[in-house]
Order: sequence, then C-alpha cells, then structure tokens
Amino acid sequence: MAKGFCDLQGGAFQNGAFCGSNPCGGGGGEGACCAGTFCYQDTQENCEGAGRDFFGGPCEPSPCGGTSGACCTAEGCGSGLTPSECDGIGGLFLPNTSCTATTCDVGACCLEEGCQDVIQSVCNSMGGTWIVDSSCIDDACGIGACCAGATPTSECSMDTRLNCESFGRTFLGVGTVCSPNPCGVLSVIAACCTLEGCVELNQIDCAVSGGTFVASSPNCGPQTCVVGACCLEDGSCLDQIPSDCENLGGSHNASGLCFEISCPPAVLGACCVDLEPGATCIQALQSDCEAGGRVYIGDGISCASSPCRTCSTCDGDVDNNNARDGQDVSAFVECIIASGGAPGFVPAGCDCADMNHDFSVAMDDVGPMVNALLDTTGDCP
Ligand SMILES: [Ca+2]
Ligand SMILES: [Ca+2]
Repeated sequence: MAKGFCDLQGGAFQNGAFCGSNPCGGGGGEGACCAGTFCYQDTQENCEGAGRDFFGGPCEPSPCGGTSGACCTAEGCGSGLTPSECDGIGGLFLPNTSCTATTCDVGACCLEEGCQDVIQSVCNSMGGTWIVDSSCIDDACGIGACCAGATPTSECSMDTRLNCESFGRTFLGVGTVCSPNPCGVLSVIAACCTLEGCVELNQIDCAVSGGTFVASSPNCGPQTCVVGACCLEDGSCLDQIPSDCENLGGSHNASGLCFEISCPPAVLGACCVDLEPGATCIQALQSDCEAGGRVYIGDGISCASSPCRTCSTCDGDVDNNNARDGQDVSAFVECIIASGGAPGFVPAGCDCADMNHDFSVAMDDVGPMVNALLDTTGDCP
C-alpha cells in the first residue's frame, strides 16, 4: 500500500518491501535472513545476532537482492546466489529458475538423437522429454512393444517402459516391435520356477506367482528348476537355476549348492592396457580385459614374461640396427613365419615387426611394413 494509507492505520511503512516477503517478522519463528545476497531461514534473533539483515518470510522469491535463479551444487539446489557466487562454490547457475524437488536432479533426457543424462531445464532447452528418476544406462528412452493384454489381439503400442508400465500395461523390452503383434506370446505356456517347484504357466501368471519364467523350456523337466552351484568366470559361485546361470555366462552344477561344490579358480592372463609403445601389462580375466578395448594375450600367461613389450628403435627396424631399410625385409618375413600369425604372440626379437601394435606379428602387419619402407629409407625416423 501507499505510505499515506499506512500512516493512517498507524503502521510502520517499509519503503521498497512487499508483504510477499513478509518484512514484518515477529513471532520468534524462522524467516528469511540475508547474508549478502544469500538467503537462508533463521530466527530474527540469530540472524541479527550474526550481524545480518532479517527480512522474515520465505527465501523464494529472495528478498536479499540476489539475481533470481537456482544454483545446483553437489549438495542440491540453493537460491539467492548471483551467477558468480554460484560459480564460486562450483555450482551450475540456472537463471529465472526456482528450487523444486527435481530442479537439480539428473535424469534421462530423450532426444531424437538419443539419450543424455542431464537436469530437466537443460533437457527442456534441448527440446527433449525428461524422465524423473531415470537414467540412460537403464535405457529409459528406449522404445519397445507395450501390450494392453496377453492375447494375440491385445492392443500393442510402441512406448518407453515408464509410459507403458504407468498405464498398467506390460512392456516387452527395448527393441521389441508391434508387428506382428507380439502380445499373444505373453500367454504362451512355459516352465515357471516357484518356491514350490516347477509349474507350467504363462509369463504374466508366473510373474504374479513370484516365479522365474523359463521361456526356453516349454515344459517342466527334471532339471528345469533345480537350484545348483553356478560357477562364474571370476571363480565366484551363485546358487541359481540352470537358465539364470546360463544368462550369467556361468556353468551350472545340478549336483550341489555352492557350499558343497568348489568352483574352478578364475583364469587370469596377461592383458596389455593400451596399444602404444610402453604398454602396461595387468593380470585380468579375458572378458574384463577385452571389455576395455585392451589386448588379451592368453590364459595363464604372466605379465612377468613382459608380453606387452614394444619396439625399442622404430617400427619396421626388425634387426634393431637403428635403420629401417631393405635389410629388414628378410627378418620381417622370418618373424611372420615364426609367429604363425598367432594372436597375442610376438616371437623373440620380433618386437619391431609388430607394425600395428596389437602384440602379434601377422599378415595385417605386412601392409604397414611396406608403406613404412616406401615412405622413408635409411635411419629410423
Ligand atoms: Ca634395420
Ligand atoms: Ca601386429
């Protein structure tokens, strides 16, 4: 209201302040307290005791004069900071944004070009669809067939898992399609492993009974639901039914559980961490090694044998005389013959014949060798 009306009512006029930020304080409760432009909730006594300005009311919108916006930090969302203050504490400043439950949460953002884990406002600015409590690693944006029922004539639509299941429908998996209509497969009868043993049910009834559906077994066989020791590649053991063990890449033993069976120890081998000179060697499982795009030399091979060794002069200088020339050709051919093209095997003295740095000497090294000889002659470059 205007000052005149305030005076008429015996009030104390607060120039420039509005009731929305409740500048009246009072009651001893908490209210907006300004530390510079940073707004937080505190009692008037504490706030003014700390030499700060007490405004009362909420911090949103901030009465502290800071630029309006949210600041996302590892601790969550804060308001009342200027962009540079937010930047100063390692935050991300979002102009004209207020802190809500999800303002700073990262979730899957579904875009035409794929999925990106970002906060909602960034997703909106890219024109994507943001999904709360999701992540790209779970394929949240993946589309698949969504069945309204379990008969061959049930309505099938293409949707994300979240949208499909939010309507109480059954999602068949990312990448599945509606043509031909797959919804009838939900009514196909197969083995279902329950606590009571094996029963033949459709997929939905099996899920309802808390069982594990074994699509690959149309009937209950004597072994279908036998829980046994499942030995995994890394030497560990899990009690599993055969189909689950197979899905884990393990080897199933129907004759006993993990406490009765000793699984073979993990087979480690030499793994060359990169393909460049000076490559580091680690002992690893083949799957772990190759998962990182590294080169697995072979089961049981120890790093102590330095299998990742590389050329000490220059690629193609097979006889190690610091010159790459025609004299290296016969040594190169001998290396190819000695290795037999075996993967992960560099014969002794052939380090400089591995032109493509894959820790083997094979026919795919011939082309690079020819090119190297044509490009330069004489001393090592
Ligand atoms: Ca040479
Ligand atoms: Ca090679």
